[in-house]
Amino acid sequence: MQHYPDAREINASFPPDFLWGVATSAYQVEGAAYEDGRGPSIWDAFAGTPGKTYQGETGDIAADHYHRMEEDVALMARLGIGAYRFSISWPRVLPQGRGKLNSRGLDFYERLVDCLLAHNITPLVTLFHWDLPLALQADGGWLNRETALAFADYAEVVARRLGDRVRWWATLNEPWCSAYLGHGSGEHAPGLCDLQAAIIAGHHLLLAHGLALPRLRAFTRSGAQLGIVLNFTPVYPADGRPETQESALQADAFHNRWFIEPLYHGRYPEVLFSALQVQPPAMEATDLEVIATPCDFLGVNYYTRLLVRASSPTREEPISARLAHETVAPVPGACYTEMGWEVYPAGLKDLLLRLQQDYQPKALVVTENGAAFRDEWDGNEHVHDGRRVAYLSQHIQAVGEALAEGAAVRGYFVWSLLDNFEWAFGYSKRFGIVYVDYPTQRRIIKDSGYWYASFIAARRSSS
Ligand code: IFM
Repeated sequence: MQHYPDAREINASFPPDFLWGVATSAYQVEGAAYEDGRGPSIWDAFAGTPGKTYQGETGDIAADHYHRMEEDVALMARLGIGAYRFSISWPRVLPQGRGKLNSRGLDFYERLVDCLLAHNITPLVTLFHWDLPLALQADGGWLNRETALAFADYAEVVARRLGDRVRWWATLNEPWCSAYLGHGSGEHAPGLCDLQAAIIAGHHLLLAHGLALPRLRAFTRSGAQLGIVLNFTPVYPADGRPETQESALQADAFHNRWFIEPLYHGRYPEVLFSALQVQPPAMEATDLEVIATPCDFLGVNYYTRLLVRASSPTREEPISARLAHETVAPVPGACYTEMGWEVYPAGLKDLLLRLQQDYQPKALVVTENGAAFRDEWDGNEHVHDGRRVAYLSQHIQAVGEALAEGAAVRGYFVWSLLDNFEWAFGYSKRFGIVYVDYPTQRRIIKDSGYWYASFIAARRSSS
């Protein structure tokens, strides 16, 4: 391995029970799309539609984690990983989304949980990471309020089987993406391009979360930690003009406050609907109360920030035009990942402190952070991904600083354990700390994987 900043160069202290983890999601890694009774999901349908993903790639095989689960858990154990965040495929458990249970689907997750626990790795289960059962989409998917009720039933089914062993539960991953990318911009399944639909879907996703919480509480062990995972892209104004300040506020409502405000304050941000030029979602009298049911932790996914300045308003997409801003890019002197995202570690510290101050969550967990770079495998045992090592160490430093300044952060999860199916980008973007050679499915630990292992080991020996 080349020389990289070692663990001791990170100048921050973390509590001994801090969770040092890695994350994946079902559709992105599992493969085995047609095995053991799994039903189809909206992502099978979307990725199978020509033109929707890079080179028409799908999650049919992905990183074959379904068949290599034991090997992958052993790999995590070898790296000293303390926690694994994975998602459960709803259509693997309930092929029609509701009704008849496919117990072979649940058996897989039970084996995974047991295997993790046997290796002293804490499981963090996410119940929904975008792979909605296709049968529910036929009835309107997230545009249909009934889907929220079906989700709560599904959550109970899983909790009844795994609730005695799993302590950490997240209901949804990044509902902003399901709502906006899935229904507003059409980049994700189910591929709708209607902002009003995105608002309706977003409301039903939030409702699904709120309805699931008591069902999870009833069937999980005492002390279970229940939460939700949101993605944030902190918005910074690029200049001092009042119109830039105003457009930054609007962009912030759209990117960052759409979901957290109802969850923690029981209301939608005032400017959201006017800025987007849409109607508020139809709702029943108690919806906002249900949505704001207190939970135990807030999962925070952070990759980058947005630097914006005012531009002329227009009703045309893209969304930045509707919100009357333009993004400043490239930022002079900044580094960018393969996704075209600016590397901005200070944004993570600012975000954690802001969330602590504005919403006072009982706990914060950084449930995703990581970077795609163009990794080169030398055909032997090495992938030298120095830029990913730098990215991770700088962001972990930022988490440490936020913690020292009062943010109640309890864990940090690298996205991702493995290279995997990056949604519309197919396999063209690699986020893993472990390289996957897709033709052979061979795993090669990247330098960032070794670095993270040494960082975790150094924490352990100093605590
Ligand atoms: O791969 C995704 C993940 O599924 C959700 N959060 C962002 C990641 C990188 O784009």
